[in-house]
Amino acid sequence: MHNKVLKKLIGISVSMILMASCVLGVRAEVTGFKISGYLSPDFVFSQIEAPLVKAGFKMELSGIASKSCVTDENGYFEFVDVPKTTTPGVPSSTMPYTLTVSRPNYLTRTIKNVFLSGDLVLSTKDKPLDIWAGDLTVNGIQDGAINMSDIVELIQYYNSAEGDGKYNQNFDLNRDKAINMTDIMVIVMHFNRVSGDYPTVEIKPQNAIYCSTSTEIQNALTNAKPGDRIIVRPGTYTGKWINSAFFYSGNDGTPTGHITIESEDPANPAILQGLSTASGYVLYITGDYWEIKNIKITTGQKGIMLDNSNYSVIDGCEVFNVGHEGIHLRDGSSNNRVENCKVYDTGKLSQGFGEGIYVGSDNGKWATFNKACDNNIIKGCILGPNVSAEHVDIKEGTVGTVIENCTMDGTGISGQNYADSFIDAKGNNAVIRFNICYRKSNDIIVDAFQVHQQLDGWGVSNNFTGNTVYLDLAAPYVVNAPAGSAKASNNTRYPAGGNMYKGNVVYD
Ligand SMILES: [Ca+2]
Ligand SMILES: [Ca+2]
Ligand SMILES: [Ca+2]
Ligand SMILES: [Ca+2]
Repeated sequence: MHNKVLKKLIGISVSMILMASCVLGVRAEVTGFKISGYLSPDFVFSQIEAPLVKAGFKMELSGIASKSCVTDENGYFEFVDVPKTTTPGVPSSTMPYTLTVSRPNYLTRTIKNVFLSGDLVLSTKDKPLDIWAGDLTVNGIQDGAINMSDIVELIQYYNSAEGDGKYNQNFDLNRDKAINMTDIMVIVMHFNRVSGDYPTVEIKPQNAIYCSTSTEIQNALTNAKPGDRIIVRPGTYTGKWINSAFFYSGNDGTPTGHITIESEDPANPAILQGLSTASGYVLYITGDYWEIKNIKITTGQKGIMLDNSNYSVIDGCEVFNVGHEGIHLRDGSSNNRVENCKVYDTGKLSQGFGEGIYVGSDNGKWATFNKACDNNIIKGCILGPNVSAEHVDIKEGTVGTVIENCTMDGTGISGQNYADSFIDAKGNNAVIRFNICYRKSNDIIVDAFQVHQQLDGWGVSNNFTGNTVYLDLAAPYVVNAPAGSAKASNNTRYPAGGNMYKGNVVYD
């Protein structure tokens, strides 16, 4: 190669590198994440021509922030300090970004639904984003299609070379210093394509760990770090025994970096299971800031157990066919939410211990488990049928449990171990509101809700409001508080006119 040409190339490369530094749009103060990747046309070009071919594509990001940059001579682009969008699939998510790639004489490419929850690598050097040449600038306009008008335009410069009066570098698509059949062939490669024909780029969630075996799931749980998203592919996974459980993690998330385990496809949720209803927790978490989402849990002695887990969320899970309780918040597990879950077919090993959801511990276990499981919210859950003990058992020693907007089917409540109500409130300051309960002619159920005082100072100030209970008969009470204390208001029972409140219940 001539020295002159080499010098020129180096000069161009340097200016391209300078151009590649990204231009910041609005909100310069925002710190965020990096979006990076590589871009390359798919026609054949030599190493010499590569910097000219790959550099200079304009990359524009629009959404909650706007930024732009250009590719460097390697086709590399990078946006920095991009504010994150929220989680894919979450209705409250903010607007995703749209990335537009353009350059004169290339078909503009638009990449939609760019969600950002961490640094995002859109494409690699080995697998760059494709960009199609051939939508030529005709009279200053690109028409969004690679078609005959582009060929007609190119023909005007056909059979020219650098140095000719006729040569126009803009139409030398492969930058080989001649406009000839190879450039026509570049256009022909994607003839009749329009911008919408580019393949969709699926933006994978960042920090995602995809699992398709039970070993991969357990490894991901064992190694989970703040911000990790353990995404389980559709399938049924039988765990191996670890720490009294089939699947276990003791790792902590953080307030800004929750650890999530979720089904890849909520419409076809992954099933985590144990070996039998005789022993083991199917999923056992002892860390803080977890999110367990859209997973089916079955065939263990207990379904989901949280010990000393705070600020965690169990959302959209289905727990069934377990020996004892379905979901248990235990040993100092506070400020958690259980929402949109279904729990049914519990107590297969022992009916009296087959609660749907269990908050805290019996005072006989307080030496082993921290009793303070406080401020937990159980919301929008569907409990029953065939929950053999209480649908929710709020134990003494707990404070501030909220049970709201749940639906309970009393079929199968067994009467074993005094389980003869939908809910037992044995802690303090629980709020039980806006629930709908169906007794389903189960004569075992004698009260919708009971308040018990297992120890002095507990079972007090529980509030029942806005619930609707279908009790079949006049005899069952809505709230029965033989000890402790309760307030009740705006509860509706069917059939109307039957028993409402009994014992220490203050009502309007
Ligand atoms: Ca065109
Ligand atoms: Ca050429
Ligand atoms: Ca119970
Ligand atoms: Ca009872």
